[in-house]
Amino acid sequence: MPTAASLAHADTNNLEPFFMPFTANRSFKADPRLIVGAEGVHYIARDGRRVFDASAGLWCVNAGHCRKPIVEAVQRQVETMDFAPTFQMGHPAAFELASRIMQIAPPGMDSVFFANSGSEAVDTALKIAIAWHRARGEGQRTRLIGRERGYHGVGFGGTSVGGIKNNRKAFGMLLPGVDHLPHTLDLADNAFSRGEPEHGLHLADQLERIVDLHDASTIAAVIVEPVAGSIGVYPPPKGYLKRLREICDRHGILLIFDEVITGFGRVGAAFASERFGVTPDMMTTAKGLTNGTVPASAVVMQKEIYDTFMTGPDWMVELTHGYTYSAHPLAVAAGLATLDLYRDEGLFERSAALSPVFEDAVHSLKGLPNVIDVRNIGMMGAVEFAPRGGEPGRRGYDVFLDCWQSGVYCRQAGDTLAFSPPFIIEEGEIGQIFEIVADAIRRTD
Ligand code: PXG
Repeated sequence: MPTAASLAHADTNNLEPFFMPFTANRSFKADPRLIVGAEGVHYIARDGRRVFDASAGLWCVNAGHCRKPIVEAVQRQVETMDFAPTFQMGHPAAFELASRIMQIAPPGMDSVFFANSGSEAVDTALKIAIAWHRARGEGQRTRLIGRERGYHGVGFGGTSVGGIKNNRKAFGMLLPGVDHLPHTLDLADNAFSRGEPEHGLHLADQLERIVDLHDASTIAAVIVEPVAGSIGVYPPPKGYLKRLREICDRHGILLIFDEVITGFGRVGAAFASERFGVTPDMMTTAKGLTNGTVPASAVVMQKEIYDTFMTGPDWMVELTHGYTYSAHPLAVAAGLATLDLYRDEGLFERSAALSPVFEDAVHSLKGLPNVIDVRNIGMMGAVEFAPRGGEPGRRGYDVFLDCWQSGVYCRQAGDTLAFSPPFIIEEGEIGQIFEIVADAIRRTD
């Protein structure tokens, strides 16, 4: 079996052929940051350094890296049955995983559709929303409402309801019939808030304006991240999600929570919907579902949505949608082992217990040079810097590079750095991470 040391010598003389995703390819290839191993809360860099993984990979490795029960479950599965179709066929573990997800989802969310990525889960949920209204005789409800600065993956549906302008501008017209709520970042009133900010409930009322403009009868669904993640951790203003729920209910609009990041313990509960006490009609999940070990995602929905499709001749396919790899056996094995680990080690509770420690640590960055905001909720945190004149994003990038050199891997979004460590992290390690980050900020002009 290859070791981290042997992989360090893998031939990487030619980095050109890999067109890297969401990467500054030329800068990376000029000075690559190669990782060759992972263990617990650390990555092992190609030069042998142990680097804190302060972002759980890409917000997915909630239980820490290379956890034995998950690794062994995947190994067992690949030897037993490598692939099995789930179109007109099924394998038992897929049904078991759906039940297990249902058990930790909010009451009533009793139906699960599997896909392979957050992007696919989002496009699945949007398609189900439109098809559901149609199945109920409201085929004119096709409009989708997202939010500015929202991130819902990179499919055409997700890009369309997404609201990060740099992710949209290169790709033409996108889907028609999409509108966006305003984003909820308000530095003037809410800078350095701990947890949910006080101001901004009125931003949910903007949904009434959008509904009025288009007429409720044309709108299928509203999709938001309960906590905006990719843009740099925007916790919802107090009461905001509840208000969205009320407005959707009033107008017969489906509410979709994109819990790709917030699901599976990230905000100190199984799902953000539980933490904030607001139940959506559908939620999209991925990442933590398998601890990032094997790609997998799931749309979890109210049983009533599933039931609506169960009409017509019973030998006919009810929903013409799905992926070759929906409920792939390796993903399902990883998912079951991951959910066992979360339960057996009490990792959602641990996330909740660590959150105040993490909050204090992130907020210790307040007062450092160029820091204009610090935000956090659960085990998600971010620090935002004033942009350097004429070069937005550059200061964030420079601090990110310094952190990596100094022993912390984290995520950069423009002039914001985001932190989301695995829940197995120790309190002392959280302190170490933010000392390293603070030094990097001090060194960066
Ligand atoms: N929805 C949300 C809320 C996400 O955060 C997706 C959908 C898409 O998932 P896939 O699996 O298709 O990538 C995401 C993904 C980052 C970062 O550091 C965030 C994501 C992916 C990669 C990096 O901000 N979020």
